[in-house]
Amino acid sequence: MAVDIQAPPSVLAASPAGRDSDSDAEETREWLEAFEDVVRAVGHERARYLLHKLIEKGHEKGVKLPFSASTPYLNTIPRSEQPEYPGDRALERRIKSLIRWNAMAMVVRANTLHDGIGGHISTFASSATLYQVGMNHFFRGRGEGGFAGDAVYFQGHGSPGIYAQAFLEGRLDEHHLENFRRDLAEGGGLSSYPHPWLMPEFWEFPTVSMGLAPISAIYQARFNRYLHHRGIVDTSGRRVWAFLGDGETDEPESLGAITLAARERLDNLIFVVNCNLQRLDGPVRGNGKIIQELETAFRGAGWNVIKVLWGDDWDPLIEADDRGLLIRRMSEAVDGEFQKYVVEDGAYIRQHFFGRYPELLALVEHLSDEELQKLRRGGHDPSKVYAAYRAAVEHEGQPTVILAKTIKGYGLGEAGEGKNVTHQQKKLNEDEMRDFRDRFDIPIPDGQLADAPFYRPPEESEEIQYLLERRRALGGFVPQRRVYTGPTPVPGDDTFAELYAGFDREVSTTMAFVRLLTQLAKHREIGKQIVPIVPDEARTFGMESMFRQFGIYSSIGQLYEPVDARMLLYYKEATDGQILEEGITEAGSFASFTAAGTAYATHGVDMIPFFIFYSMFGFQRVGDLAWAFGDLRGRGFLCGATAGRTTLNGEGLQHEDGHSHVLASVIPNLLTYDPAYAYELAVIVRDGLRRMYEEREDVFYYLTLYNENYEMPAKPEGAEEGILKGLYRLPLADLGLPEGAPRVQLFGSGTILRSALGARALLAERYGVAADVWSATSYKELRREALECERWNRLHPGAEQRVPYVTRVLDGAAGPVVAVTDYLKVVPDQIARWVPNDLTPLGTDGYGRSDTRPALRRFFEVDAENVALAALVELANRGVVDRSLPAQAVGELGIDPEKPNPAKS
Ligand SMILES: Cc1ncc(C[n+]2csc(CCOP(=O)(O)OP(=O)(O)O)c2C)c(N)n1
Ligand SMILES: [Mg+2]
Repeated sequence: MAVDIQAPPSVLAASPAGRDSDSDAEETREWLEAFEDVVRAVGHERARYLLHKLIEKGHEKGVKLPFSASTPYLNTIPRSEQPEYPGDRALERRIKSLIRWNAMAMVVRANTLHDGIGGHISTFASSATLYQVGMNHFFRGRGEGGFAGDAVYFQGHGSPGIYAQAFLEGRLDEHHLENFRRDLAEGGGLSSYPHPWLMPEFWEFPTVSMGLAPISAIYQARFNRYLHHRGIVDTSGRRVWAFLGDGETDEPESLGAITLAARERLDNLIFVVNCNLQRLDGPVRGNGKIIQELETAFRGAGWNVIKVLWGDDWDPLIEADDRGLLIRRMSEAVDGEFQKYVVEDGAYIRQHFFGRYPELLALVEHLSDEELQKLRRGGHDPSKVYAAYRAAVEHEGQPTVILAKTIKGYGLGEAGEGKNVTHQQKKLNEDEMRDFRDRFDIPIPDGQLADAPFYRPPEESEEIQYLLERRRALGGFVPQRRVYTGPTPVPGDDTFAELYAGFDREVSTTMAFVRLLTQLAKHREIGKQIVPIVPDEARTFGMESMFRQFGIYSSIGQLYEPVDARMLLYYKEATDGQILEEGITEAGSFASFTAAGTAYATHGVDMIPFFIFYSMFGFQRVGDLAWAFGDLRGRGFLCGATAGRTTLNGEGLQHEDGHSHVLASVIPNLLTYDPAYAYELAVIVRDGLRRMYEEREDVFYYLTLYNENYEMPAKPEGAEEGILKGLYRLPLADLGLPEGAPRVQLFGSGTILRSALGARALLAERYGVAADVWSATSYKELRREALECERWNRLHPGAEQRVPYVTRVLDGAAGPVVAVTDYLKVVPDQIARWVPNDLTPLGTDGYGRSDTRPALRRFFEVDAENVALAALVELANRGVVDRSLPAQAVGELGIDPEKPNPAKS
């Protein structure tokens, strides 16, 4: 079958060639002239109205109107509407050139001295003007109090340019630049990308994992509104700028939340997409037009879109183009061709771009080939970029995206400008350096070129003085990270008393958690700072009572009467609502968690987020955001509810989480806990608040919460230390076994602690075996502490050796250890090395199933019977009991030895 190959919609939408041909040119002309008269005589408002009416009439008459969310391939702001440029263009160009040079030199030097250290030249080369106009005229600094100004998300691999700016500002010196990408160098280095973890006084937002910046920026802008509406911080003057790559927009996170930004009318948010038409390997849309495609997506989502495509030297050509042929040619050329025009000379451009229509050749007759080659793209023209930024900051009621057309590797010439390999370019030879120097007039003599020296003009030079004055006028340097140092005091006993006391009925840890969260949110002092976040799952977790009590945040309140208005716990939306009910977006919810958990640095206020999600759809789904949160030094509680592979019984393979504790274990500053009892939860949350908000530690928490109801005892005296360190022995009633009875140690976590308790009863009743039962609240904490001891011992072989907590606490505990969990066996295995009498893990390796809890626990071999059997086998292995005992127990306990292995089936 023949395949009809067509141009993609991103080309057709803007291409007159793709529309009906003109059957009556005379009539067309009359209509157009009439329209032009209206524009001229009465203005845009009237012209828009008439068009609107025509379209309405078309629909009424059943005329099928062509749909296009894109506009012609032209600047959105015509020259006639361009504001005056407020700065000293020539001086700004000199400053920008110096920044370009130092950014390039930083990468070249780093790679000359340390081959393979990496870095990027070509990205910043394409975005230098986009940043410079922002730095000189728009980005507002932190101000005197330290917490005002704009939040700017820089494209991560454009970092050399941002360092180069800071170098001219005098914030970084040559030594820093010399150590670009060498965090471990003496005196400190500059991190490869924006990492607050590595440069906590400089970088505010980690952005280099593509897609995280855009979604984070959207929710940051939304959180600014939330803080404002709730009367916590006046954020009315703060904007959020997010710079992203055009290739980056292919990440689902980049565009996935743009409708929220429009719905929330976030006119405090500006995206700037650096449309250099290239990504790492090659063109972003060789066969299409990324700018048109993005325009369609953003306009469709309700954004204000400003295209900055052509520099001012194109203006006279566009204005002289009465027949619309130039627009037509601009619209029909695909991005692959535009990329080609970058690497070819002016004669090629004349022949292939303008030469398509003879009239266009006439249009550029007066320009030399060299002039044609130099026709600038909009993103490299400060006046066009300024006009776009100005329009963006003045625009009301919608977020704005600026689509700026640039050249990747701009200024690198033969060394990579526009080439497919340019993203990876890290070295320039002497000739290439000379060309670069000449192009940007850098005062470096020939003899020094080979060393790629840094250059900063004297402090009193016009350049430095201008740049410093600009930053002073705008409120200080950008980026700059500041932190509020608190403390926010932890609530007293009252808040935790209910969970400490236990419950007189069976409840789940999730129910207990909701009680605690309610207490916290009601608290006189810190209540306002609590931010409950849920992705459309509040009812699953029994949180619906909070809707009415605390309200769901909505920037416009509630425009309707909720269907359950007559009920006590109705669905209440309010402008000062406290709960962030994000809908079904774990990534969006995480971005809100991020904005809240870093408010102490962004806004100078402690906000205390609790993000409660389906544990399976946590780390597995948005692990990269969790990693970035660690880098960001964010604070708050992640709560994986409906946890456990066998506790969430009916939901099956895709829902039952048996591994989030493994995934969470890899984030260095994340503390993870798997509590079994309400009082354990209270102890952990209380200590978390203390560590994060009183002691100001850069840690955050992951808690698993279960939905199985069972007895919740009172907190045993003195249990706190063990709960927090990760293991403590339960004070259980004596079962009356004789002194010398064989003994085992059983560890259990979360609901599965109850399998250990059940096994203890079985062992005592049926086999005369005694057991101590331990609640293992955190294997990660136990391992972390043990590794720390081990490391210290290795580095101090001559000193008295430290004993890990887990080893110490088990000292004197007789018999083998069986550890049972609703997670993978590797979770308890983490501490096996430090357990004195060996550890046998029982866990839920394998894919989940839908069934009842008892059936699942039997299937995964984590029920009381299987724990008892494992204990007997371990006793037999040590010769404490005869092997016939476990052999007989298999049948007695109803265990099928030939059942399939759950890890494989
Ligand atoms: C999630 C993720 N995947 C891959 C990368 C590796 N990477 C770094 S830059 C880049 C290309 C970026 O292209 P674009 O967004 O167009 O930016 P440009 O450099 O062209 O401005 C890639 C793939 C990354 N940083 N993050
Ligand atoms: Mg790109």
